[in-house]
Amino acid sequence: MIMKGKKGVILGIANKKSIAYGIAKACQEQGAEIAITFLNERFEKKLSPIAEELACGAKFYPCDVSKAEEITALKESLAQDMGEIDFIVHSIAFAPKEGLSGRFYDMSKEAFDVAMDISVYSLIEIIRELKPILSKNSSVLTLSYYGGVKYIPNYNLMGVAKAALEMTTKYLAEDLGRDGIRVNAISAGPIKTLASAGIGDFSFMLKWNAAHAPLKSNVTINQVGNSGMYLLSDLSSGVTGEIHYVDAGYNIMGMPAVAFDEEGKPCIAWNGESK
Ligand code: 0WD
Repeated sequence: MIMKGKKGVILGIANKKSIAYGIAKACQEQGAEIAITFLNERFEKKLSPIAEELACGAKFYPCDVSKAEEITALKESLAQDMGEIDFIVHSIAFAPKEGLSGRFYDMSKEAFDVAMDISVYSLIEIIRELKPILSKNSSVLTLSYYGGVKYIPNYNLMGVAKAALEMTTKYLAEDLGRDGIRVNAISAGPIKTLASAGIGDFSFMLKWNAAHAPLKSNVTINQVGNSGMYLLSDLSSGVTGEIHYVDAGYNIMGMPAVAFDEEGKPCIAWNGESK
């Protein structure tokens, strides 16, 4: 039981397809005591069976990260119900639809600000607010995507937010290392979830990744969950500021393996087989 004796809060479960749910399951299976949050009343109802399954008991709190008072209330509830905690999972991102397709330059400042606020600044705010109840040997995990490092079609505004999130992870890691707090990110391969459904042509992205990743598959929330559990556990006590890829190896590819169709036009080489 790798997480026995560890207590933590997981933000960003929308349903059983959420990456945060995969991380929560992995932590629970290894003995962690978990609290989860819900975005609003609509999610409260849907998430209540999940909170039960994860044995959260009453440790099931509202937290819309765009509302500072809800983060403060979360700290107070956690302090009262759990005392000190050992880990935080920040699995939250949002960008208005106009930022996830079409021409990149053609987006409003309002969309940009909302995406940066919810997807990036919230990590800083949550850590700052919860710091008084974080144990001296704690770990924070956030979720990123390769679109923050390289251009990915339609990822647009979220790519800029992920670039900022990855650097935020590194600056936080340096700043909080002296307090015994580690901060890492997982850069996950594409997975079909509620959030990813908002990205234009997402199903093509899934096919492309599976075709070109060394492991010839897409990753699952269980795989991301297990890697996340490692980064939250003492097994990774020497690791901080890391952007850990869990993407079936896609990010190492400098040149995709492309096959050619009957007319000699390039097409995707499924399962690495060339025609
Ligand atoms: O392919 C993917 N699915 C990948 C996702 C690949 C790599 C990274 N990620 C990232 C996402 O960008 C995000 O940071 O993983 C994180 C989790 O995303 P997910 O598991 O794919 O998506 P989902 O199940 O929808 O959970 C994200 C949740 C929200 O769901 P909706 O669908 O309502 O946007 O983030 C939460 C909400 O539950 N969320 C908020 N929570 C608190 N306050 C807020 C908010 N203001 N906004 C969204």
